[in-house]
Amino acid sequence: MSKKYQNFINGKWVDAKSGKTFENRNPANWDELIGTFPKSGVEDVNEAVDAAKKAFEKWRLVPAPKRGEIMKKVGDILVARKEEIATLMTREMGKVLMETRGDVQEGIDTAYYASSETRRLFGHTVPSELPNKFNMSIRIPIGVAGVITPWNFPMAIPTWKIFPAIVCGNTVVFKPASDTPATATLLVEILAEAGVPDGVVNIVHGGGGEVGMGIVNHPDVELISFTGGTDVGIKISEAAAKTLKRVSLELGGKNAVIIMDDADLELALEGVIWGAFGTTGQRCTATSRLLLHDKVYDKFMDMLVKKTKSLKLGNGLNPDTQVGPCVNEGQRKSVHSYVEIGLNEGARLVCGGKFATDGDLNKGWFYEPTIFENVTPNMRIAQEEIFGPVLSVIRIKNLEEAIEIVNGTIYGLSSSIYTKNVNDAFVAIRDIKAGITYVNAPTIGAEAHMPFGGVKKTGNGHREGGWTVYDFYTEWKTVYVDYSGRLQKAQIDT
Ligand code: UN1
Repeated sequence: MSKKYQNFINGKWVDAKSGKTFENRNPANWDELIGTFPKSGVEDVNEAVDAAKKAFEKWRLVPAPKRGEIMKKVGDILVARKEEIATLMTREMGKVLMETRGDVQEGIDTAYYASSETRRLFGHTVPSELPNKFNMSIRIPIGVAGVITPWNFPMAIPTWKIFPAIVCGNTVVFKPASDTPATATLLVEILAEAGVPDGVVNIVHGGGGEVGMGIVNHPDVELISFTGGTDVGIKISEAAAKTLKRVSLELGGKNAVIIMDDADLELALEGVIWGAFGTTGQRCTATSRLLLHDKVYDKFMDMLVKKTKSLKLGNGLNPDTQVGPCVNEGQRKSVHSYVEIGLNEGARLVCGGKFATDGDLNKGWFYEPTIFENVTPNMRIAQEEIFGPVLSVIRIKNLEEAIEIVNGTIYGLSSSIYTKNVNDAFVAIRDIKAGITYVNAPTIGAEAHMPFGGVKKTGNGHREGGWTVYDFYTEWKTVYVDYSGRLQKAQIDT
């Protein structure tokens, strides 16, 4: 079942120039090799950027609705191949089939949205201050976009970036995470099959240091869109400043759910389990803090721990699996090191806290769903992004205290409150510092046609998704047409 994969540059499948390769294995079963991939270097990046730069000169002139027709086809192919893609994705990164289907669906939604948006790339027409003069502003494509994506949403996140980039008339050099190169390759195959011309989307596999930074440093790349860790985001931002690139960063989160004393506890339970342990906690939007009201604390903790202990771990292709593995060995180690940090800080481990190795699990990077209580807001397990199945529970007395704790980290991506009190809900919407606030729903589950992103150290002010991402991928041109037949001087002729 294993396959030899290649880069896609200027419409051709090619090996890395060095001939080097790397392996990609199933995190639920190390024995299963998904494939080997080119371990590319700067010379491969240069070739891809050259191709993208050349292709840009033609692609920018294709009418946007024509680009939209190709995008519609991309959506149709994704629909037809949804099951195949989801299965490959589960094999290469471990999350359960229901979730990988959702991941592909997010790509489908993004494709159809992007397609329709090509007939709606609005500018503004406004009155001129002078007679017989016409003022308008139009969106223009920018050039080569470098797209660097994580492994936790191997289809959805690349589509959030690549689709708006190309329908706006830009071209792309795509470096997917080295844990999920197979799904990324399928996406590029589909783009080519749908009719995206040669050079418009290029994929270069390999490590972040060589390929990722090679793209960021390249003087002919105008845009960088990156989703990943905050440390890397800062590095990218610094390096990109040297060539004055436009950079969009989606970084870490430390998302909290507040459960008030009037909450529907059954509903909240489902939401917390899904938010904390869905995707094995490996989402930037994952629920990693639970702020639980004193009055319902004992009751809810009983329900939560019982449910968490019942979760079934395993290979995500098995229909009864609820939680897949961590994506790789390093990630599992990092999760475990946070458990040790939590114990040393004096938090109480309620369940989990160790590698899961029973039976078939002993060939994968499984970690038991873990809950800490007696967590105080400044502990590291309540402050730092863990990116694994670990939930820190903090006891709260009222909404004011809860909001202060929610806001007391460097991040601000997603947040949630469970309450039946409409006043409390609106205070939370107003006062929580985050890019996303859910009421009576978990911190995960963003929809493709809405702005996605966070405040504070979660990003640098851009949004993906919805209409907002089109601002990132276009530049404004202001146009004045003077049809008076004489020199008119703005600000001077009065
Ligand atoms: C991410 O966590 O990296 O909101 C993206 C969600 C998904 C996207 C998450 N639709 O959970």
